[in-house]
Amino acid sequence: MFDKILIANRGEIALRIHRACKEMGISTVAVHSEADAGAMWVRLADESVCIGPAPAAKSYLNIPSIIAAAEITGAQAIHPGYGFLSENARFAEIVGAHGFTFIGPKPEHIRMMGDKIAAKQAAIGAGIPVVPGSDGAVTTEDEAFAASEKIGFPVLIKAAAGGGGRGMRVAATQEELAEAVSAARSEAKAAFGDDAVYMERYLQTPRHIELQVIADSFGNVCHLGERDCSLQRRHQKVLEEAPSPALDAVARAAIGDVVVKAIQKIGYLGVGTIEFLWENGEFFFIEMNTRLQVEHPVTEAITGIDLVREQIRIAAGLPLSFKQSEVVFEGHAIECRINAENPRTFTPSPGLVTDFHAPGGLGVRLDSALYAGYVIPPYYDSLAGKLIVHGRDREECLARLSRCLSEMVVGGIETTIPLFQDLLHEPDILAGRYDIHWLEKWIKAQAA
Ligand code: MV4
Repeated sequence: MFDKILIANRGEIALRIHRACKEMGISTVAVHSEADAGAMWVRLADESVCIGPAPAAKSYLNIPSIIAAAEITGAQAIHPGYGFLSENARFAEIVGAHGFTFIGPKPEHIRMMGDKIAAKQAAIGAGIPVVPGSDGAVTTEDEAFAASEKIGFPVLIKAAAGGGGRGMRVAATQEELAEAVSAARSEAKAAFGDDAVYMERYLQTPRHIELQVIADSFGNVCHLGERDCSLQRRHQKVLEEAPSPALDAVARAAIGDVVVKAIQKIGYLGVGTIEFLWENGEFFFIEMNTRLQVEHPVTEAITGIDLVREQIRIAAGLPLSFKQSEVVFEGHAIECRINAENPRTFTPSPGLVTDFHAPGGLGVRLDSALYAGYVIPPYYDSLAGKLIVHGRDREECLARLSRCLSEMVVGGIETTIPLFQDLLHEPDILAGRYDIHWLEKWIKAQAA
């Protein structure tokens, strides 16, 4: 096992990784930008290194600085967290080439899943059901037309280098197709420097359901159930829950079986998330994420498995500490992303946190690096904390969530806490009746 790990991230996830390390007897190296010198995860870490100025491009994305920090401190492994360098295959290779262990999947799998066309082809090859679509990239008008004949309208044009919703275009009819393809291509070129696009049948009212998988270097693969992440705004998840209100045990076991076999087949290593759209009782693969996700605590809550601890064990060449037959899904969990934003306009609200009080009690977890006196810098995303509540069933979980939201105090800045309080009065939310468009429609209706 490693005795020192460098955490190449910031905020709540840096703290989350630090906590797993300490419980495993591993010392930690925090890296931070000039804007984050006084942050909680830096103070708690055994050592810290300033890796550059506030803008992420000069610090949290600065590969030479991060490698130098690992060399100077004698860390043996680097945990990338989520975002920043976590899905950068080149970074994973550089970490390895310098004699450090990258705590994450193999570079080849990061690269494969980063190319959405290659990812989809790998999924097909491994037996995962996908959205019906073009056979790979679409370049010409004729190819787009031929694909649409097979797919039917509406179609969605997606960037191969995209993901997370950037560079997508819907064509409702044949007449709109050529223009939509060329617009998607130029958008993709501008955003990613790559104009490759592909086509899919546009699913109009799906849910976003993702499966957590985990694989060690001995060929053991487990699935840890799903998370329903349908409540999103502008491709940013707002609330996630497990199990999905839409799935039953039979559907869960069936898709679990399929993904475990697929992950075995591609020889994947580490934690991963397979994203599906779920419509009319069917799963359709869209993408795979090769990182620890923001919403991983929802899975931890219902399984009792520490995913970061497992990641570190896998990277150190140890086996998973459980078998599929020992994975038991217990109760219901919901995560609310508490953002430093106006709860109605979603305008970022960085600045001094004057008061901070964390909710507590049975089944309550708050992952946050905030404290009273902390100044949220304006340079990074607005996630200020994640409130994760667990109950014996969904009803208990919702009641506990409501109680926690009224207990929680974050003074001095605006947060999305009132948004969640409002959502908990909505019959559709209470009934688990929502798709990927529900939240945006609700926000629009509230504003009117
Ligand atoms: C889709 C889709 C409908 N049909 N693909 C958006 C983000 C990217 N990961 C995939 N996305 C979508 N792909 C087909 N064939 C609708 C979306 C989509 C979406 C998906 C998940 C959660 C929220 C969403 C909001 C808008 C569109």
